[in-house]
Amino acid sequence: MRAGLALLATGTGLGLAAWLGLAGPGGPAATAAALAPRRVELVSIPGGPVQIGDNNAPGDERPAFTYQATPLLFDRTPVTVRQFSVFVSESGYRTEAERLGEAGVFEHDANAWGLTKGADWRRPQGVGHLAAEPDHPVTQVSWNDANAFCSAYGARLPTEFEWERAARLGQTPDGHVFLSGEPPPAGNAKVLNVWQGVFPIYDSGADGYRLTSPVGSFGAAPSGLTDMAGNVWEWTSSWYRPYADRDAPFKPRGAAERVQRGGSFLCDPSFCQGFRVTARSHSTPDTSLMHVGFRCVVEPRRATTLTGRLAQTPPFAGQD
Ligand SMILES: [Ca+2]
Repeated sequence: MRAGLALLATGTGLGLAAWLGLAGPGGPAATAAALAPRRVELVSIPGGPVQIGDNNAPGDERPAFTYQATPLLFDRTPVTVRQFSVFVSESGYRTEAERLGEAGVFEHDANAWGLTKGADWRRPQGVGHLAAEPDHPVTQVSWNDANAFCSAYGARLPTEFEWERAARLGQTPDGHVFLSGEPPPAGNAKVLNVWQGVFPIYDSGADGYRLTSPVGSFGAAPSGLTDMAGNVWEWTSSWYRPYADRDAPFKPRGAAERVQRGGSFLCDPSFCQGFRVTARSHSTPDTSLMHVGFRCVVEPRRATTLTGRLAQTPPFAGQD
């Protein structure tokens, strides 16, 4: 897939800048003022030391190290199509895929990735395919789109270390964390939305879904978060670079990529096994794909009614 992602590392990079330009001198502040408070629940993820990476995993997940996490509020679920639709209607925002007129789609018939004209967040597979369901994660949003969304609500994207800290509290309702070398979930296990069959030939859909699933379909992890394994990859704010260089100065250049975490409905152990807690994927910030979404985070002291409301009554009830 990474080769495929590299081929899809195209785009104009105009989405965010154009939006800010359209917003006029008031810019983001004017847009934020027009937004109604986001109707989402925020889950408190505690601070503390946590291991990041896995010395038994593929090279870019090594070496493991200890990260000191600070308390953070996470969106309970990935941002949904409904939430993104509200944002678009209130702000007039247009995504990079909409402006470019095409986005990355995995064609099951051809078993390959390609750029499909007309694919965007409303129709992730393009014209002639099903419209995105309101309670599914929004996809076909670039990193720039995701960053613009979170920023407009006074939030931000998590770093990949913050994301992994939260995922290590459990990725499924039974608190399970997927690690390197672990056998995949049984073929009919309904605990996460991944590929079940021989990739890319056949997906039985035994977990109930061959594409995205409604957020929270498999319940919440002990942390209170849902969809921390499978369904869609999630953008993080982190640049993709070796862990050994994580504290070294970094100046992103044209081909620099942002990290995604969590795996997707396309993940199969023979392919990416991206649902593992330490797995990393990456794309350029202007790339839009049908299996990549995002969620926002905010420091507790920065949270406002615009950002969301603090979760009061776990476990997750299945509504956003
Ligand atoms: Ca599936």
